[in-house]
Amino acid sequence: MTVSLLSIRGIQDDYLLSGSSLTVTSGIIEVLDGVTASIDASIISPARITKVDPGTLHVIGSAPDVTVNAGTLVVASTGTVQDLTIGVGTTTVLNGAAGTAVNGNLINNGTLVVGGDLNGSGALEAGDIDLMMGHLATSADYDAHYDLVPDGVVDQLDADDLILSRLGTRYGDANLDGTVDGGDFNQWSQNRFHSGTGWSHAAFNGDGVTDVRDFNV
Ligand SMILES: [Ca+2]
Ligand SMILES: [Ca+2]
Ligand SMILES: [Ca+2]
Repeated sequence: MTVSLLSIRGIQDDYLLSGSSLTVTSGIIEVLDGVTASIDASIISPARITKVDPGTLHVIGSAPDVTVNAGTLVVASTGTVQDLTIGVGTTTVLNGAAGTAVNGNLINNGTLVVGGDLNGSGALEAGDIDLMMGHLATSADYDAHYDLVPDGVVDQLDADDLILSRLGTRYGDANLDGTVDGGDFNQWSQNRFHSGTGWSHAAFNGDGVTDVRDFNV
């Protein structure tokens, strides 16, 4: 499909453009405030694509050179961008491996979030798991930062992706050393029946309480 300009607006929250490649000849994609749009096939443009308006654009396939002038761009774990320019006041989330999501040059004058680093610390750790679990437990609003397995919903698959794939460990590994053993049991033992606890305190299921349900994982 070839269009001169793609404008995604309306009262619904989510749009998914799926199927064949999309050619945007003027190179502008507008996604209005409050709207999340996902393009699951490749975007092709003879011009640099410019993302405008405050909504969220989620690229699941490949994209040419992209400039983010407003809002949020999410490059899914399956997505790639040629050159990427992140403008002042905008946010880009790279949910794939940072070294492979951008094929060419990356210029960042805004905020760059690497997939899974949900607390923005620059590393993946227990605090990121706690945010993911908290989001799963409490939030009804879609937030692309958490959609690590890019399917437009945040669910257990995304938590599993963070814990099993990105952190390379298992439920039960409180100290994130890659094995579930006596050190993790000690965390459970010291924190059992405490509330307000997180992953590093052996509260693995995100309910904020270290109890027998966590022992059983
Ligand atoms: Ca982090
Ligand atoms: Ca997901
Ligand atoms: Ca461990």
